[in-house]
Amino acid sequence: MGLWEKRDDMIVHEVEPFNAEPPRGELADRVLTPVESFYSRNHGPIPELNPQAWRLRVGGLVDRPLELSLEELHARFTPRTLVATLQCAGNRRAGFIEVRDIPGEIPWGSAATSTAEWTGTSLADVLSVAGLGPHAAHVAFAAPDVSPLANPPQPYGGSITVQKALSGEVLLAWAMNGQPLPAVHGAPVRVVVPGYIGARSVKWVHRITVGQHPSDNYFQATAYRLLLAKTDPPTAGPADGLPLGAVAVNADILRPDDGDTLPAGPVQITGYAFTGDHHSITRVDVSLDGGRSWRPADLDDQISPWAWQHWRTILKLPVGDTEITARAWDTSGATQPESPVPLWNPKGYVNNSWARIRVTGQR
Ligand SMILES: Nc1nc2c(c(=O)[nH]1)N[C@H]1C(S)=C(S)[C@@H](COP(=O)(O)O)O[C@H]1N2
Ligand SMILES: [Mo]
Repeated sequence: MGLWEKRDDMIVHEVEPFNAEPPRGELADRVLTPVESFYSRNHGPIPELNPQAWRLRVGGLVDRPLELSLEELHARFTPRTLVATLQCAGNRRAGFIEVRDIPGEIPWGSAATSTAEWTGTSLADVLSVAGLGPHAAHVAFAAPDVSPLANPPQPYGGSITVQKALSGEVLLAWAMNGQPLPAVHGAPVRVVVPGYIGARSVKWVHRITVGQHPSDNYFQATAYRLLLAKTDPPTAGPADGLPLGAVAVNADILRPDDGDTLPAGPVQITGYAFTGDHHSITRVDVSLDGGRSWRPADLDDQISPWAWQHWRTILKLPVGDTEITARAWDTSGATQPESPVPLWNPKGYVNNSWARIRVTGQR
């Protein structure tokens, strides 16, 4: 095993803070990503918390502020389980970096996306015990991991709207794929916000604050925002650019890998497709001629409204170099844009341009 009980062959972008994704082929074929393959994104040192000493404080615009131990969280609420995909907003940033460099940001490939079965308490259940005040509009989460990447350095946090928080799908999760949540994924308890960028699924959560406005934490107010291409990130202040919430429609190819050499002839192409919030994937198309013609791939059934879907198709690979592209469509009628060029943004978020790999067919 490698660092933090991950596979030995993880692509470790950084050891401290720990940032790693599996080789993309590891994500193929199974809906649930094994914990040892699940990507991990951290902005500071990973806290190893004592579950007995852990408390969750719920305050702000609530009628009854709460302080819950792990035992109380288990005993006072009905446990809920759901399958949800987490996707980092920086997933596929490597494709942006080919367009123009993005200094100081991790060059994530296709695999800052993973899926688990999460078990925990519904945030809506906890908020209903606390009782929301009339001006409650946003629910903020705070964690103890202090990030030196923030300006000024501060503990990690973020927020979601009250509507999302009350939707029932947002979990305070303590288990992942039926196992106790590991430290690297937020033990003893993390938030899971299905359909939203991974940044909102705050790990090691210890405070929930209901307020009138989004969290003023650096990772909500300043980072994880889509800046205009001309903006120089260090000069960007709170509220510049667009805040990110729901995930945009996206797909990528998992197998074969970019750069593979394969026997010419029939070859199976497989990948994932994922879209955010209340949308679902409706179709995935694959092209061997740069998008002049497309053919639909076979899409697996959706096992949860919050989970990715795998897709596959068999194509006839010619001898020589071929580019394979893929794009997904969702129930909003949206599809992926062709090129990362017009999507490029200074922090490198939301590269949902067509999936592209180059492979060589050998006689
Ligand atoms: N406390 C805390 N929560 C956090 C982060 C963090 O650095 N600290 N990273 C966020 C980001 S950007 C992502 S993509 C997900 C990654 O979750 P994972 O490490 O379990 O895959 O956690 C989110 N929650
Ligand atoms: Mo992320």
